[in-house]
Amino acid sequence: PLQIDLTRFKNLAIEARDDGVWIVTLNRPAKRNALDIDTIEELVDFFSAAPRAGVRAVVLAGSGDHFCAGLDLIEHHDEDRSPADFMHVCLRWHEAFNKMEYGGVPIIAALQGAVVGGGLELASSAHVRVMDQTAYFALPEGQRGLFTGGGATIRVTDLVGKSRMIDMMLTGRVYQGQEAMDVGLAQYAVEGSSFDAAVELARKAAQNLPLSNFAICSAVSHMQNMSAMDAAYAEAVVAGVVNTQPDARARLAAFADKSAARVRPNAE
Ligand code: 1HE
Repeated sequence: PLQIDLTRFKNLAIEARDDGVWIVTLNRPAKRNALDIDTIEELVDFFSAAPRAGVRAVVLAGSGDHFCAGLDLIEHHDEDRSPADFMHVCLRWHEAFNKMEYGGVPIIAALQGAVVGGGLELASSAHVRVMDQTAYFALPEGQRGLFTGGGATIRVTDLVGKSRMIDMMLTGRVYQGQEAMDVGLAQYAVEGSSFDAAVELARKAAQNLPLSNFAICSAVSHMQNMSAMDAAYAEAVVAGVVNTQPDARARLAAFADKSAARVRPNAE
């Protein structure tokens, strides 16, 4: 596998654990983990390499009280960018976030505090979102004289639907708690630490065969962009490859000889 040189990361803190789970933490808490261009480049680097580096699952976290405050507004102000400059900035964001969504490595986002603007765009590029009781979600772009540029029109709209997305941008509406769960911004809400819960989920995902996870964490997204006919065809092709992988045979044998766990309802 590809070696990831951890010394080149400054704005991300990256830790590889024994079970194949990697912890990727936005590490500028004094700036509420605002996304400057260097952070985006580090995300591009890491998530470009991860699928070939034996990374089995990622927990994406933010250090401090907030997951991420979105676009680095100070950098954006200081750079006084031209339209073309900012278009290219946004294209780097898309590079990073598409690598995440389509890369085939499961990414579990552990959310606390502000998950706003580009921070919500980042979180919505993960495959699973876990929120704690402090997490809140908003798109303040409207009030700042801005527009989303990191994929919210696609990914946040997919999560909450078009009308809620437009409302969030127009009015700055903040979603938190059960309401945030109900509209689909997160799949898990926990009383304690969202980080601990995310690690637990990442561990579970990491026990799947990598090729299964690759399909789950890339094919579903690609298929959403296809016609139903083409998606069904692509699904058959992907299943042809995944469902006949040699490593699956042992798991199928374990089911047949009754040593494999059965699917049961959750305990009361
Ligand atoms: C920042 C940023 C930032 C904080 N860029 N520096 N995003 C927003 O509109 C969110 C803007 N941020 C906030 O509303 C608040 O900072 C928070 C709710 C996230 C946190 O509040 P708080 O009271 O804990 O912190 P603070 O005092 O506001 O900020 C602490 C420091 O972080 C301060 O820096 P300091 O050097 O003066 O100490 C802030 O300047 C800095 N900071 N947020 C830069 N966002 C591809 S298009 C995407 C479009 C967008 O994402 S629009 C951005 C939306």
